Amino acid sequence: MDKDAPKRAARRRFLRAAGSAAAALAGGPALAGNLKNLPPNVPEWTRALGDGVAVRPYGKPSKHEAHVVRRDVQWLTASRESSVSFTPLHELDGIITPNGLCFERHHGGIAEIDPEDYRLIVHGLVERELIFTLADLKRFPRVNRIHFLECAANSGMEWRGAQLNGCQYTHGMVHCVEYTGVPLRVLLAEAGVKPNAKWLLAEGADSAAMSRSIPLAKAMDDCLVAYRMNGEMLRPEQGYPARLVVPGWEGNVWVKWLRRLKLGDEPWFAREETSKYTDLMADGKARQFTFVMDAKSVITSPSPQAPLRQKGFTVISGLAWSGRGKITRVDVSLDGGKNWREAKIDGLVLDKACVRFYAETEWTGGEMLLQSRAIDETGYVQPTKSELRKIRGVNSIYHNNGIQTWLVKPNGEVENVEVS
Ligand SMILES: Nc1nc2c(c(=O)[nH]1)N[C@H]1C(S)=C(S)[C@@H](COP(=O)(O)O)O[C@H]1N2
Ligand SMILES: [Mo]
Repeated sequence: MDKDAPKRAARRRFLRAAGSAAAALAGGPALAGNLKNLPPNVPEWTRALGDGVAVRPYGKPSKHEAHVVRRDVQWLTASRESSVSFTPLHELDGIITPNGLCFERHHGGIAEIDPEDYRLIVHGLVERELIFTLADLKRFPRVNRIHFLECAANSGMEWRGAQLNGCQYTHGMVHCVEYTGVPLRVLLAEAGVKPNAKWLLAEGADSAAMSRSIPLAKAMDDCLVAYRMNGEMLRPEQGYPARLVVPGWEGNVWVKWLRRLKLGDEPWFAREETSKYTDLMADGKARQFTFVMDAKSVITSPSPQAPLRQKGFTVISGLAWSGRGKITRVDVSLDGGKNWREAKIDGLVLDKACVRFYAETEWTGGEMLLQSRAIDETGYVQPTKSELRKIRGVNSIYHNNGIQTWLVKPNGEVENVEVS
């Protein structure tokens, strides 16, 4: 075969495909790339032996996926120890966040805990004060639960208008993983909760000693003390070796590096439930203990970091979640909320977990104003940003679950905008 053969072959294939539905999908990519590696040639990677097993004792993604990483916004916080990195939602699919890509939020850096020295104390209004080792925790009956965790500050920068150009930054303070751990009620039963106990204080072992008060009813309902995520032990940044899982509630109460559970008859009014994690309303009053994360959704692709590259058949994809239960429906609009169509949810639909939705369209190269809205099993419908502002004003930081709009331009670029 002469050296131009592959090029000509590729061109012939492209011409044959042109006009058919496959043209837009196959035409572009078939012509791109290093021609000597394209069929019908035998590519480089077939001509030599590959690496053997265990060359990578702990596997990593392909080097070609090196751009799929957490990112931070430099100006957002003054120091890295009290800061946040964002999940690259635009690069992911399905509902499970890979452990290494889960956003991180900490207030005093990552505590490095030797599991041999790890202890969890349960005290206060209990029959018996108890101290558990990690080995003790692992001996209790355990459960597996898939839940989303969303920081109350997710989308917090967007209250006054469209700000950050990318769903990683506007919505990336959310992740969804499978936790393995002990139901909190099992540990509390071991200690014996006194009848007058109404609240639980959870405290972390990090330098911030993050502390939050949690109503006992929630603690007895569906909370876990988790030590695994997606099968393996928690990552240090996610609270190794144990953290609290508080399904559907704001991320701040999911105390990492959990060291202390104290039972009491009233809340403790810790820093993170007084000066922070309260919602300043338009009239200057602040709401407190707004634990539940209301239904929310976002189109992850296309989005500003994932522009449209080709006209024709296009899959619009996104995530939806609700702290009040299961997502029952997701609608997608291509025209800024004038018309809605029901999206397809594919994969697991679980209580207080992310769902993955898809909406398919023929993109002709016209402008689109993409929106998604989530509806949960309580009948709650994700509000528009203006509906939300009518109640909340613009002084808030936390709990912004308003509908996101992406403007898709004729050249396929996508921008964070607002429609009135
Ligand atoms: N001990 C401790 N727990 C903590 C925090 C912290 O700073 N210290 N940050 C909280 C906040 S604000 C959030 S949003 C979640 C983030 O969890 P992640 O880092 O696993 O994403 O952890 C919570 N638990
Ligand atoms: Mo948070």
